[in-house]
Amino acid sequence: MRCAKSFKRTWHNFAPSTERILNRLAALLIALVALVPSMAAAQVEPLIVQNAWMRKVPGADSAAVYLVLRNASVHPVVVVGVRSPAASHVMVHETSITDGQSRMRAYDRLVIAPGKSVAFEPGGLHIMLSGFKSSILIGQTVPLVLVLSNGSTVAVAAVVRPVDAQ
Ligand SMILES: [Cu+2]
Repeated sequence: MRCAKSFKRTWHNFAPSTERILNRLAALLIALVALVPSMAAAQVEPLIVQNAWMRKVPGADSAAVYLVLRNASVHPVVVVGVRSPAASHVMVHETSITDGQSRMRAYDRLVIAPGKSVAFEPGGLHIMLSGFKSSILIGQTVPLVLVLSNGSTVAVAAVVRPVDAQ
């Protein structure tokens, strides 16, 4: 009897503050839910892909993709790989002219400084695709995935343009 009485009193004493705690938890939850979309956006899109296109050379089993990568974050973004379901080999290359000869250098890592853009354009950086798994048509889009050093990926859709496109 004494136990039941003391329990009742204890519960009665706690009841108002339990309600206050629940109110605070609810407010905290609402604040967290409001934060989640901005946190998700900051993590998913540190790198913005602009103007991605692929130059189709008739009869060739390789092609170059050009685009602009903009690092919208406050940290360096490092591209450590590129893959595509459309081609068996995908690499980041840079064309340079040495002693009148055009050479291509492969990049294992491409660092994009915070707030900076890197342009992949004819005569310079490009993503080289080779070993196409099916024929590529002008006007279609070729999907690629950039792999970043933090393990996240960025999707790219490159529009196929004719060989004389600039
Ligand atoms: Cu190349």
